Amino acid sequence: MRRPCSQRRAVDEAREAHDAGARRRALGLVAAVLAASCSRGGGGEQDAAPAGAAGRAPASSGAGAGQVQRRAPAAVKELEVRKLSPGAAVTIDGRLDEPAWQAAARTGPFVNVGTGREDPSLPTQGEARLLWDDGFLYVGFDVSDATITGGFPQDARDPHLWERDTVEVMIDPDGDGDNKDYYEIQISPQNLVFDSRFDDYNAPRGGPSGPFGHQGWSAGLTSAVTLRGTIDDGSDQDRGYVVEAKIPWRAFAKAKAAPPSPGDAWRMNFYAMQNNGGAAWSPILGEGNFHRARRFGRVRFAGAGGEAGGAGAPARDAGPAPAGADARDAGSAPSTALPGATSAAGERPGAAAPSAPTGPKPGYRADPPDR
Ligand SMILES: [Ca+2]
Ligand SMILES: [Ca+2]
Ligand SMILES: [Ca+2]
Repeated sequence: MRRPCSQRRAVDEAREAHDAGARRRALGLVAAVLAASCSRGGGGEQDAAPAGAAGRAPASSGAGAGQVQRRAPAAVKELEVRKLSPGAAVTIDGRLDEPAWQAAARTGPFVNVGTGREDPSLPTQGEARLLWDDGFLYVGFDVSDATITGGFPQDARDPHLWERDTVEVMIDPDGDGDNKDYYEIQISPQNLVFDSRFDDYNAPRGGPSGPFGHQGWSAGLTSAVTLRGTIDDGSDQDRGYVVEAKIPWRAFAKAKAAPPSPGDAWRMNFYAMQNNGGAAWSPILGEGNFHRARRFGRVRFAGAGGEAGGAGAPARDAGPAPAGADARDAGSAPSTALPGATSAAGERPGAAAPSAPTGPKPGYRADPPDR
């Protein structure tokens, strides 16, 4: 259902900002987002969650909403991801030093989720690389973070990693971005995993403390992390961490076709997070929280030589699900734990996590928040 641009909605939401500075930033930002939406003919939103003051105002916010509007990147990001060449291999060891990673598709620096622009003031920043083959989706993150935090029990299942530092992968297969049957995967500097499956936007949800989605789902992924710094040690200056993971296609049992074929496009987003906020590949621009699939970028799968790739190529419909696809048991996927690496395969609901840091709502988080 489309809803018209509403200046009143923008003002009402900006009024809710809890201090005058935030209110000014919110007004400017929301007006810019709405103006960009109106300039597309008043559309661009379907079943929109309340737009909010997501993200800090850009450094140039003093120049006024008009200038912000001209630079607002409303289009979702797109990325062509080539298949691993025959004979090429990726070793999941937390180092992106394989030749395949050097040639892999890169998202470029993540941006402020509210403005769509790079924002050096964000406490964490990152970039992701992607590869694929017939068995796996490979994801590599390089995250900048001056204070690496963790503190979860090392045997925790589906800990609430978003309360500290983590990377996040959101995947809505099939390319339509409709939030039906999408997946959330987080991997932390401790190499702990939170993974869950959702039927619809943020649903099901058990309550303020969860569970969040079908947490019993396991991606059956393999991951490794290397640190440029130390976790929970304030005596030194951290630089960040690297996450390397491979996710088996069979985990995506709700996808119409997995693995994809060259030419298929899936919707994905990538985040570097801290305290339930963070930087994103494709910005949300106030259209909801980090789960808003229509704001996820488009990942187009191409062959090793670029077959069926190209920004101008139409995305191929992945087609109907193969018979018996729903019977695939992602939870039983083998989970290979490398030395020093952990991969979630648990079916238990979320384990107790340390309490989240308290304080003012960070300006770089999605609004309404994911949790
Ligand atoms: Ca590696
Ligand atoms: Ca941090
Ligand atoms: Ca899980």
